[in-house]
Amino acid sequence: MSNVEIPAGLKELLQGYTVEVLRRRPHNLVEFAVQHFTQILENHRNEERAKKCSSKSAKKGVTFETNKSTKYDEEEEEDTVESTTSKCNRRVSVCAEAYNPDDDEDDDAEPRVVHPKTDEQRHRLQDACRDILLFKTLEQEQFSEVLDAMFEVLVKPQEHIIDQGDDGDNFYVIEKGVYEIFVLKDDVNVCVGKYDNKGSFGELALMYNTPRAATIVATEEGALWGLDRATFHRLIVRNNAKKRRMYEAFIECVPLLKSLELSERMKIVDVLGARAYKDGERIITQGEKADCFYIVESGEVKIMIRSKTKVGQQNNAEVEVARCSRGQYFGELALVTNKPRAASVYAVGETKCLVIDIRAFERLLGPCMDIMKRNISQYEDQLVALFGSSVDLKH
Ligand code: 1OR
Ligand code: 1OR
Repeated sequence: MSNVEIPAGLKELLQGYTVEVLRRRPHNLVEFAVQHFTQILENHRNEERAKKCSSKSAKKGVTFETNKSTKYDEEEEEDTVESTTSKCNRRVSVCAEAYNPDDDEDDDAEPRVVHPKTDEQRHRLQDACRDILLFKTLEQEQFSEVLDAMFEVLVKPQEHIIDQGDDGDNFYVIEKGVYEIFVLKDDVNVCVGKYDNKGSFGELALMYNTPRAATIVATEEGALWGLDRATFHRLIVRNNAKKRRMYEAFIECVPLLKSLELSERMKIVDVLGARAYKDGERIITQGEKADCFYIVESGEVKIMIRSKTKVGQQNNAEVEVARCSRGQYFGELALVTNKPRAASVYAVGETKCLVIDIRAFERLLGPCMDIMKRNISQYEDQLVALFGSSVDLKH
């Protein structure tokens, strides 16, 4: 061993890892090592990219907000130009504000935004945020910071919360009210959907540093909770970098998503939430209104159908018609047909699912629609075989 040369940097790498282990005391040393060294690798790549980015900016004569990036942002960087449409003091989009996964120094340097709230306000806020998918993968501490930073916004009928083309200032969670979504098509504002007393909007411009992609108008009096851009960036965008690392490999293996580009798959990861279910827990209830799409991350689910009963008869028992395991999806049928859920879905054992909300489903899964429709026509064949004509998937 006396002649073995120790590669430059090895000692520092191992020391760095040891210090982090002692500081953070992870349960799983191997998993922590993977994360730690992946992070170092990513930081190196980011530095390289940052150099490229700043030399590009010098060439184009634009000012870059930040020069930190990951590989997924390259596309947007290329496309982003200085905006000429910014209003008043709103910020101007110049370059894709990139992910800055674990830059602790930056994090500490930024002041925490706190909007004091009464207990009653905090309760309402917590209720409104309970099902917000973007918050579902946050650590408890980050989630509390988000809640601290949110501020109440009361809205009047016909008020424009967001105008397409503007720069993004806040992200909004709906407490109450109906909000219509308009998108410009051939110079005409077309209503493409609405939020009905729940959900959230305004994440895209903040995540990708793009102009607002739609106009959001309140149709009645309502209440929203806003989250400022800087806090959104520091907590949600930062968490997305972690999500991308966590789910990249898994999402690559989901057969349904194979036809998408990598950047499209990563956009799905950015907006998905993760939910864990106990054995036997009901995930979807037949007949209910649908607002989510699911991919099984681990464990298994069973699909149960209760056939229609004739008037005066007892409820028919549920019959198991299918199972889905890791990588398979469910909950698409009601979103595609715009009908109530055609079946109930239960966890078999401890199960984790990735959840995508209906708007993101419509926005991002269009290219997978043919595959889903083909599979839906197979459900219909099975349905007739199992129940004759007593169940109608399309209601
Ligand atoms: P934002 O920051 O771009 C407008 O500001 C928000 O409207 C946007 O984030 C989303 O949160 C929300 N396409 C783009 N944005 C949408 C859409 C949408 N729906 C809601 N938002 N489409 C409609 C999908 C049903 C696609 C239209 C072609
Ligand atoms: P959803 O949104 O209607 C229930 O919510 C989900 O169960 C449904 O979407 C599908 O994703 C999933 N018939 C109806 N729904 C099914 C079926 C199914 N299988 C899975 N789902 N059949 C089984 C076909 C193998 C036909 C029933 C006989």
